[in-house]
Amino acid sequence: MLTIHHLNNSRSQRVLWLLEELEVPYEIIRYERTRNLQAPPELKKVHPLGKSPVLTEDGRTIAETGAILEYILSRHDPDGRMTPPPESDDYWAARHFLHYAEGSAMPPLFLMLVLDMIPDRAPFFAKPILKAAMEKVDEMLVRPQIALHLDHWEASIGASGWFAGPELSVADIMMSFPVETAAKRVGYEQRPKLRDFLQRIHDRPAYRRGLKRGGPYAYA
Ligand SMILES: N[C@@H](CCC(=O)N[C@@H](CS)C(=O)NCC(=O)O)C(=O)O
Repeated sequence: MLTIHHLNNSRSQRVLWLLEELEVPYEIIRYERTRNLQAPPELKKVHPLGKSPVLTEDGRTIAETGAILEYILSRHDPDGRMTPPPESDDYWAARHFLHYAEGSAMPPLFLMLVLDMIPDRAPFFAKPILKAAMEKVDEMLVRPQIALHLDHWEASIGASGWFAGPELSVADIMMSFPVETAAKRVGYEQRPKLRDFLQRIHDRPAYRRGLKRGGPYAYA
């Protein structure tokens, strides 16, 4: 049986969504975040990094969302329903987003979260100085980078409303996590295609089924 090692309120939600779209049977082993939001130590018994998602099937263990999605497509999507036609422009756009979502889109969003947390965790006398310093770094370095990425996303969503081609593909599933994260931390006032994208993915029955099985999710 295909098993997803699922951390509550996490990126792992994307994997459940893909499995629901493809109607592949799977089981979930749940892990709850600790008080400091880390994964619990049991997850290190499944994979040495101890991060979620992890997929196990037939004695094989795969970590890293992009690799997991590729594995699912290769083993469980024989008709290629979630991938644009091989070698088409849409196919290469989908591959771009499959790598880009975690490789380039998430790091500045994560940095923004860390900068936010630093003053809160500092001794009280250092808080005002750290807050001012972090705000400066955020303004000079992080926000312009995030704006650059958000512009790329808004421009990449085609007339179809999807990231790679006329229909929902693995690119949309992979991009959903950065798009959800930026919606919370930055917002899409000036970005109607991204607002619409979020609404449409939240309305999909398979997305909702994944959410029901995965448990509460801060983003939907
Ligand atoms: N790039 C990895 C990131 C994995 C990752 O950091 N997962 C988070 C969940 S959103 C996690 O396990 N955090 C808990 C921890 O780092 O202890 C992927 O996409 O699988």
